[in-house]
Amino acid sequence: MARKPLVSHIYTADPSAHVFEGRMYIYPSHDLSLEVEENDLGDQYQMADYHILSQETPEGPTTDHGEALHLRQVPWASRQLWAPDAAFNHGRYYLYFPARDKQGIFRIGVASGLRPEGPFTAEPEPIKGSFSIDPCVFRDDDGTFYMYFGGLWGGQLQCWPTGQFIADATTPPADQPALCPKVAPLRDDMIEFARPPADAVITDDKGQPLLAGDNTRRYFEGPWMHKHAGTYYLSYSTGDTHLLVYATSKSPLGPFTYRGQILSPVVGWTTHHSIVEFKGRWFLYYHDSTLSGGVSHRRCVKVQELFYEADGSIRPMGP
Ligand code: FUB
Repeated sequence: MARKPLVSHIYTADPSAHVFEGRMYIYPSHDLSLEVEENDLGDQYQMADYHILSQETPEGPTTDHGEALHLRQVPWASRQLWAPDAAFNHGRYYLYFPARDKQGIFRIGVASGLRPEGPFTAEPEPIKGSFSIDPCVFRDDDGTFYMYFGGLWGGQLQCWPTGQFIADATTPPADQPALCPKVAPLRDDMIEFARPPADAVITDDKGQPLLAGDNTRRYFEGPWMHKHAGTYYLSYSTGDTHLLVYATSKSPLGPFTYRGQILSPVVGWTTHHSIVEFKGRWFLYYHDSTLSGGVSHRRCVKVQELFYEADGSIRPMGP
């Protein structure tokens, strides 16, 4: 399969792929062509709307359905529409997205509509008790939906050590347990958490939590959950080491045991993905910055097939 950008008329990133109505729908961030300086807080990522993409097959052409939601239509948000995800329940499609609120604090919002490609109408307030970035919404076989979320540095996950926002809080020292992604079941109406978010703990193969200094394995951002052969796979970006890696569990709530790398570093600083089954084959949607010649905040979504080994491990791949 040619690893070309799905679309090249706009910059896209952070793809969350789902099969709805027999088609592949991709929910990406829409990167802007701004001339801005890069920093570790991600101020260069100033996205202001979402475009939903779809495909008849992962190898086929991609349709851009146009603007599905704009920042000005989200009453509580001030800037930075980052990595979204989507879900379907009770006849409605839900778009989940992070943005900074009017105080500059990242929260996670919901918008909904009748079509997978939108348009979506935003709820007036973010999800109560939400914080940080990168929501991933997973439907388990029993119909329960779980949201996984969180991102370090500009994603502010480290700013909530006590449950209150502390703007200048730092990540733990290298010899302390790493920060974990958060997980919370969603209420049946899909617009609130059913329980407060908890840690999705990631351990080594001896059951010890990964340490903050273990930055080729510890969680940074961009969680994705999928289930394969009865096992829950939590995959994520290691951020400053630019890897996509995964951990597995027999429970959607963890603890998850680190298993290995999925994708080696791509062109660009960030790496972000989703894993989805389509007609019995599995696909990795991801992004890199090749379309802009390496500018980290002008990215493009790509896809390649993903394979499992007989023991359930994921065959590592290159970009
Ligand atoms: O696109 C903005 C941020 O960059 C996302 O939220 C992160 O996952 C990283 O890809």
